[in-house]
Amino acid sequence: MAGKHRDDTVLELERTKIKPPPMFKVLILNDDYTPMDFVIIVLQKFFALDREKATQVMLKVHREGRGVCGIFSKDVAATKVELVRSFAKQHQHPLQCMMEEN
Ligand code: TYC
Repeated sequence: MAGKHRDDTVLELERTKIKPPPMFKVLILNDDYTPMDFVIIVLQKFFALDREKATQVMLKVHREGRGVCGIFSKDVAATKVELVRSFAKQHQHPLQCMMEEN
């Protein structure tokens, strides 16, 4: 059949093209009640930021309303969001955490 080989080659290339996995930003939102020190602890504990970097991220969120804690695969991002929400709830702070595709 005319053109069969060319079509198969195109299909094969499409099929074998490997896309990178979608990545997700984990964000925290500002509020008026969560203590700054608690936010810094969260960023150190769940996102492995050192105290200086955690302070920078916390202040950015405080001033601008939201900020990125890190970028992860979907499962890891979802787990971090749950861990932060649970930790904030346990300490009775209204800190909000969410994920969004990068
Ligand atoms: N705005 C809070 C305060 O003044 C501090 C804060 C920063 C809260 C970042 C949440 O994600 C946040 N105590």
